[in-house]
Amino acid sequence: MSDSHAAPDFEAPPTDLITLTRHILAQQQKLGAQASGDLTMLLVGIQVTSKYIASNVRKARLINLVGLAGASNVQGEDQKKLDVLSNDIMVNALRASGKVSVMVSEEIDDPILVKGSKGTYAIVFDPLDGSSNIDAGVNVGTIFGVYRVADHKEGSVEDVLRPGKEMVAAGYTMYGSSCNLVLTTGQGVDGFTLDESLGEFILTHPDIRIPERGKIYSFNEGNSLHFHPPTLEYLQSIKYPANNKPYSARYIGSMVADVHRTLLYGGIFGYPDDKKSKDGKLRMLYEAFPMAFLTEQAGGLATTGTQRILDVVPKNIHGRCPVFLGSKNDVEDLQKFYAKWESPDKKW
Ligand code: AHM
Ligand code: MG
Repeated sequence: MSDSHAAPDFEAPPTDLITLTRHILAQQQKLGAQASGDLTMLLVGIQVTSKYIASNVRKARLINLVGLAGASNVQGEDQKKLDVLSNDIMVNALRASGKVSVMVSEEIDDPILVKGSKGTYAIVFDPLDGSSNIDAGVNVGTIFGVYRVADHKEGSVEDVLRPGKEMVAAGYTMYGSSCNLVLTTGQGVDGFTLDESLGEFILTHPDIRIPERGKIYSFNEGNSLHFHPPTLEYLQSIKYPANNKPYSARYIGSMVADVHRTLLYGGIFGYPDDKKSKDGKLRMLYEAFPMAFLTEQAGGLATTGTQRILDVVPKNIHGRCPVFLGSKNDVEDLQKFYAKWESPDKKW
């Protein structure tokens, strides 16, 4: 008997769902014998933590998880209860995976060296980015990047003080009106949406490509007073263009949400360095690098204004760098203003 039937004459739900696990396994198979399956296990671990964090974010108001935890992190920022909880969820799950020897979290001052681990990966993450939005129910997210480390000695901080171009995987999970996990393992970018009834991330955005040019800019212009001339002149050029078609402003203040929209709609997201913040605000290892990796894999560009972000070598685990990323043409336009102002002593 044949296993195929005539097409149903009713609106049938899809019968061949591509789950995140199936997708990761398929990518592993493409690599053949050289793939040990360890990265697969690690990514499956991240997917479980994402579901658990998503569930807590969604219920936060109901289960007394809004507000401050009463502590601050290494950047001197007050930690929210959900920051602390998300961090603990990730650290515990990743440690238990046995696949990592080093972890760096935005919420923890020092790198976590997993004693006795044979894990061949180092992972850097911001467990819950966009904390200032948490208590208003606005989108927040988890950002992560993964490095492969040598087979293996004990883990050390040197395993993560490496440029972003050496990452082997990166992604984010956005906790919003839907929960989306967006991932690259260096073979393009794919987006998954959590189907809560199934408890599975389903492939909904295969092979995300950023439009070559967008119509949206996403900067915190409240900081304009402090911006340097190249940033100001670039913003002026898209707000008062010769063709009378200015860009629209969209700024959520959650990097995950602002980058997610930029990947899907195009345009430019920026968090510049300025007169007050020498290196900008965003953290290199677990905010700038993963987002730059995703952006490039989707066909866009990511720069500090003067340098490709993925080429920057971090000096310490919580270091910062300016970030401009998005559509290729838009980022190139911005770079022209930086090139114009470039001078050895940066006079501005
Ligand atoms: P956080 O890690 O403390 O949440 O800060 C990072 C966030 C990013 O999500 C966002 O792009 C940026 O900070 C917003 O900063 P600002 O409020 O200065 O515009
Ligand atoms: Mg953050």
